[in-house]
Amino acid sequence: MFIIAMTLLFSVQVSKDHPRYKSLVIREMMSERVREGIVSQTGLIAHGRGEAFDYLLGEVTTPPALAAERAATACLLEAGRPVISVNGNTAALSAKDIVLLSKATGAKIEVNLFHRTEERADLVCTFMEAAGAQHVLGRNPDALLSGITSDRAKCSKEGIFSADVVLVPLEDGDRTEALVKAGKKVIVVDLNPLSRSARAATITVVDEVTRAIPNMLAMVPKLSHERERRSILAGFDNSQNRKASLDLICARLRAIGSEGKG
Ligand code: PTJ
Repeated sequence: MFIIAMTLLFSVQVSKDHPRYKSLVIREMMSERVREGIVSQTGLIAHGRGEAFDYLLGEVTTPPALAAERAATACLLEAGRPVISVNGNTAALSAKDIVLLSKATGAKIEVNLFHRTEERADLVCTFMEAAGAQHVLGRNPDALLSGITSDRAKCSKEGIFSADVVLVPLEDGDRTEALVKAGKKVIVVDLNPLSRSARAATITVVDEVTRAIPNMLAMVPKLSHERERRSILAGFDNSQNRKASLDLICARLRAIGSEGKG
């Protein structure tokens, strides 16, 4: 029975003792979300790029990532009108954790898609609601963010348009730049420390989204004092932190490159 269920769920069997079991299961899940229309086809390519960078980072939350997550959590808690922006990949990978983080920080959830159709926007909103989200924005955008030509400009007046802090997990850079230009603080979760989003963001979390969001959630109760939050934010240097992630990747590449030499 179990085997039949797994065969229906996944197009291939994934053996638990496979060294890349977790990655294979997530790939199968992402393919399934593509079939359902939650993830776009190019979302799979974005996921593969993320996997490559995660490999270079050792598939762990690094110390700089943890420091960025702390600053990001403090920033969300300090915000007056925080919003978490959700695309297809983020919904597929982290819907439940995003809902928990939204509840813990008072951030609204807004679905914002690059490959936007009304049907897909509704599908992703419904997916977030099934994960426990209430009052998901994004079905009826009534404002435009200037500086971007794609459908990602479409947003809600009561959400992204009027937000002071926007958390943007894994997407390309033009919207991050536009959001920063619009005067918002932008927290980006992106495994590629060289991406345009990573470089344009106010706070760049170089970590895998399924690790980053639970880490941030666990930090919320520890950041209940305003003074503590403000001192974390005052002491956080984003370009130095991003450079620390890059240095880690370079050091790991050198270490891997010298394995087996001599
Ligand atoms: O759902 P839609 O229509 O809005 O489309 C969303 C995608 C993801 C297709 C779109 O935003 C896109 O094309 O993104 P990019 O330009 O490929 O950028 C995605 C970035 O996220 C890359 O720098 C990846 O390294 C990074 N990334 C991918 N998967 C993860 C990730 N970062 C953190 N965690 C991940 N799981």
